[in-house]
Amino acid sequence: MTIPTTIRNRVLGAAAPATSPRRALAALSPVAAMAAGCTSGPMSALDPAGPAAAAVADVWWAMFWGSAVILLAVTALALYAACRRPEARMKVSPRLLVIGGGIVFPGTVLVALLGYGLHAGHAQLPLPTTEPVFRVDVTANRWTWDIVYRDAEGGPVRSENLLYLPVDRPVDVYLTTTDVIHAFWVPRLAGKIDAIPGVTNVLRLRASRPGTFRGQCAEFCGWGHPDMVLLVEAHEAADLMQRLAALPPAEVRR
Ligand SMILES: [Cu+2]
Repeated sequence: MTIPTTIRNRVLGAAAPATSPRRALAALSPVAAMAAGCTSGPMSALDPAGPAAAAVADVWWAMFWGSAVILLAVTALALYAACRRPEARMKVSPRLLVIGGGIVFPGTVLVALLGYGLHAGHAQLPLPTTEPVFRVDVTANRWTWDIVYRDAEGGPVRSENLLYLPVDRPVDVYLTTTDVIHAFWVPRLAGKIDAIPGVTNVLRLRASRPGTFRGQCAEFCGWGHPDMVLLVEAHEAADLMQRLAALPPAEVRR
């Protein structure tokens, strides 16, 4: 079938050959910009600043590249089936296709992914360690984060919506809530964990370098949910002690 010239020009463009390098680069630039936007920024899980977040990012990249390979393979098979005459195609038994392609292959991929995901999740568990663990008690309530540092020199102190952490030391976040379900999420430092009324969940994270990181409540909790932002500052030990010394005293609640 011949495509009318006017329609062809509208779709492919008539001014320059569709395959010129400049046109190809121009077409790719939004993709490159999107990719750059996804892998950097204050809340990019693909720009990890600690081992727990790095484990999450590794799972994401494994899924991305794995799904890209599978998509290419399936597309190639579909094109093969569509373009080859039926009598010229490979003879494969339908039973083999259903069992192999519908059960064995996806089952293998999902089990491998589950194992990999569980292994990556270990980085965020409060497992016994020989390193001194820095503990913070975080209570979510609509729509603030109330933080208590029970191990501060001179007694417990508190801050609100600003979490101070030591650099390169395990930190256990003891998380609960006084009202509805919230979720604690600082993408550059760790995965997400729910704050549930009457329950204390513990998340281990670690900041590998000093800096300021942004967190956000990741569970809809009412009209103030978008503003339930948390800033996290990671400091060297001496700086951290100075910051904590400037905070008001707190009562330990649990
Ligand atoms: Cu929320």
